[in-house]
Amino acid sequence: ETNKTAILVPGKLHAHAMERIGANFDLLTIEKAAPELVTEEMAEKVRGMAAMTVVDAAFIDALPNLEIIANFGVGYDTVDAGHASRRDVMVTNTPDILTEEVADTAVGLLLNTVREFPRAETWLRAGRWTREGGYPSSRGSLRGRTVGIFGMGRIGRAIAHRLVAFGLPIAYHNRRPLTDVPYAYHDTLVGLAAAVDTLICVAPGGAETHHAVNADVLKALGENGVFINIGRGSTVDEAALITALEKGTIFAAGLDVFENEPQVPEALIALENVSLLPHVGSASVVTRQAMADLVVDNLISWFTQNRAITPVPETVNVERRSAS
Ligand code: 8YV
Repeated sequence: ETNKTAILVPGKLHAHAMERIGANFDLLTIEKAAPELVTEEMAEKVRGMAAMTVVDAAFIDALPNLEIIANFGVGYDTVDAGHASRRDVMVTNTPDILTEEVADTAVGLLLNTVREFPRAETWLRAGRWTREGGYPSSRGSLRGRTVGIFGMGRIGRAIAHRLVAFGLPIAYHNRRPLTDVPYAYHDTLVGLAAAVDTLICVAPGGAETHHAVNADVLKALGENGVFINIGRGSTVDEAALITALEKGTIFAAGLDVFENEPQVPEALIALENVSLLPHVGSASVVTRQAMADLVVDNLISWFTQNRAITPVPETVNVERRSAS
């Protein structure tokens, strides 16, 4: 189908997205987003990309006729959106449709961490309830806690909303204070950590937040401190976190994201005061399907209506150059 718009998918992508791209476009695939895998023919005809992988400046430059990169995921730290913007390439992500799902995950992970539910279930499954009696009472509890949210965006607000219903006071740190939330603002992360005993990281990844949660922040969180991360692993100094958990600088941690996924340090796995998930924040069938649809709908809207549905802020003002 030579007159269909060519869309390149580097690496793996959700099957439903692949199916719909195939039905609406000329679908081209390569194993990974590496410039040396781009053929001359691809460089000439590719107008759009859908990706769930790292898309750096060199890869963008290997595709001179690229107009749009549709990222699978609300977080787009893997895409060089600044470079894309300078090259006049639209970048879209998948906000809103996963907000409540990820907030649910955050609360589940928080409960698992403080109440040790995964360990309690393992106790039952191993037959220890009948042999040894009930699982020991959890040392931690959500009762009496004060929660700090690092990153009061869409997902941060949805988590706060849930935890207000749990009866917990909320505070937050963000680049700027927000005028439309009732929670206490702290202009530094270390200040927020000192004011709370439960810190939930929802901040986006990227250079701005790299290792923002460091040894000082964990020390400020304190020995009763619980740290939850459903944002990006890069936001945390993982080595400092492991040390803090080993030494009792903080009480416990619940992590859905890691610095070098899918690698999770053995030292973290060896710890009893952590609850670990393999980056499943948005991973229900229904939500992943909605994400796949939004990726493809952005491409369809771009090439038929000349506008993206969910452009990222870096490229929000880019309008489609009239295709010739
Ligand atoms: C995805 C996510 O697992 O939306 C995000 O930012 O982290 C998850 O929903 C991820 O983007 C897929 O690589």
